[in-house]
Amino acid sequence: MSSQVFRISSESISEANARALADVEREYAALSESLERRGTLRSIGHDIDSLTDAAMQFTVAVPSWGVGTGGTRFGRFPGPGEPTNVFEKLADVATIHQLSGGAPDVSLHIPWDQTDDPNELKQFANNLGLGFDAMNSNTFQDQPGQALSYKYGSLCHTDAAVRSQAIDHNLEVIDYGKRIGSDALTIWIGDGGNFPGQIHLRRAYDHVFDSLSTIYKGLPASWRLFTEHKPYEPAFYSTVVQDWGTSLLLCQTLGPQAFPLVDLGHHLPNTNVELIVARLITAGRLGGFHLNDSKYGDDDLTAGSIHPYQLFLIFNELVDAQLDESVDKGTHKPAYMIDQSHNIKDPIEALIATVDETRKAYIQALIVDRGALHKAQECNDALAAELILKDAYDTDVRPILRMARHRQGAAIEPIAIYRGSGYRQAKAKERRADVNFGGGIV
Ligand code: PSV
Ligand code: MN
Repeated sequence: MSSQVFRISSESISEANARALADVEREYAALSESLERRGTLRSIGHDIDSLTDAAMQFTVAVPSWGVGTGGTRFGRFPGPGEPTNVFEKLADVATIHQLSGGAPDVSLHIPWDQTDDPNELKQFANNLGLGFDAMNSNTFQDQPGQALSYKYGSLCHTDAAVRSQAIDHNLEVIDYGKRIGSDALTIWIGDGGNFPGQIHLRRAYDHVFDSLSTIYKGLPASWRLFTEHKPYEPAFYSTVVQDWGTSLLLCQTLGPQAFPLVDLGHHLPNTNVELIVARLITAGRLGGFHLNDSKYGDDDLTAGSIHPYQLFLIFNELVDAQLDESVDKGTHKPAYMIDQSHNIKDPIEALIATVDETRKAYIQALIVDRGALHKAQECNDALAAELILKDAYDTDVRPILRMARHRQGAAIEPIAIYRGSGYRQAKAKERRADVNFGGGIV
């Protein structure tokens, strides 16, 4: 375990917050007054402080692989002081949480983050105030010393021995996750074909289903299995779990502990993602999210950087379901995880911004005048309905987010504090510079 010496001091955060507080209080009071005057607070039955409480309670999990500099297939440009092992990744996540107040959990990827002693890792995380969200298995890459290759697939492979190796890996990930306090396994497989005819489309699905059934049997009763779909990459002709329909079919056949996971970037251009979210809620099977954004075929850009309105519309569906008594809250408890890879931005900054962006979309969805929206929908008044949504979306809720961070003891201006803290420079001295380390997705 590496010793991480430098931490941003809580005094420096509270001193900076004290300097910013008068301005924050002024803008917070102005927003409260404006929401009051517009009738928003009355219509949603909240005061501004309860919105702030909601922001404080909303958290997302950070992917361990997101704190390293990522890359493209053309190359990777590592930044100074990036983490070189899972302990250092956790230290970075703790910093993201310290500053943003909204990232207390980590999602690990095995074997990238595997250690010999899960108890030591759990203890290390606990000391940093962190917990663990869903575990991720990896059968989309070959690992050093691995007996059989995944070149032609893993859970779908034509060779039963390869399938069984991939199944065993997932069972080991469950075992590791149990020891560190996780309660979910996310399975994304790269399995599929690059050319028509390469794989038997139905048989490949059957193999995946059979393999998942065996993994499902190894799930502890309190765990959930998330199946993640993706239309293409690395298989460019036919992915086996290509869309939410296949993911839902798998989960419904597997059993009540299986739920489709929606990675926001895993859709063909112009797909209506909020509609998929609504359908999965109707089916009682929305597992959760991998938050990111995408312009063309990427799945790694910062959430809300390209399609902020889509992010808001997704949260609009989630809040609507949360308030709807007919939605079974026993199954509707989406997991919020980030899945981004940062090759241009400093990963810590990008992840702090993502926490903020996600909270923003959530609070904007909370201030939708839902009664008026439902009425407009019932009367088929498309214009009124759209304006109601836009009214919430156009509201600058950042004073609520700043106040939430202040009340949590996080940073009112997290990026400014981070930049002024010398964190990267300190980590560059502490950490072994290793340009070959696969800290991000390459
Ligand atoms: C695949 O593109 C994916 O979205 C899956 O969630 C993986 O686990 C993750 O990215 C990291 O490669
Ligand atoms: Mn993902």
